[in-house]
Amino acid sequence: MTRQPIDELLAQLDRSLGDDARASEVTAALGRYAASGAQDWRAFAHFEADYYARNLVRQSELFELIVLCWGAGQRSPIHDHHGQRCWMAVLDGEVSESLFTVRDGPRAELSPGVARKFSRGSVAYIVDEMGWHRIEPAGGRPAVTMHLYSRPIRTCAIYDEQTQSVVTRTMRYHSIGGVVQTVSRS
Ligand code: 2CO
Ligand code: FE2
Repeated sequence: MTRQPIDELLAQLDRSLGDDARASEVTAALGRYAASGAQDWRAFAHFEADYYARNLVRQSELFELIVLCWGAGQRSPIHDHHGQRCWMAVLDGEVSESLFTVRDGPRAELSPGVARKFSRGSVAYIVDEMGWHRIEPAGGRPAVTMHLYSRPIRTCAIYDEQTQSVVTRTMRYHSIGGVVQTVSRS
């Protein structure tokens, strides 16, 4: 079978993401892929009816590559990235990122930071030192993004708006390798 663009991307990520991950190479590779018009990500792009869907493309010890599908109005909680590096490339549509500072305590304190929009081909980057964020599709339309975590993350901290406290969230995949999982909840 011929190598698809996403296979080239994965090979580049294998080369770039050692323990001293070359962040600029990773950003460039994701940006090239997202702007190229490659369509092979669509095999992984499964939406869910009531929550944004996390679809695993591939996981290794060093990284996980995920395609996230955002229905209109489906937004993430305000969350961190468990001490890992997070890249986000926009494959389709447009997304907003809102940054926050969260100070944990009996009643957590939330301070809003800047908000930015990213369109197809853009790549965003965040680590916990830069803050927490919320991602949502913009313009009332669905969006698809590709996320790279190095290393993989199984849990993250979220700011629960109802209780105004920080809680741990365990993350799940809606699909793995393009195959939708029967029991699924992000
Ligand atoms: N970090 C969120 C998640 O993996 C998506 S927001 O962009 O990093 O579900
Ligand atoms: Fe995130």
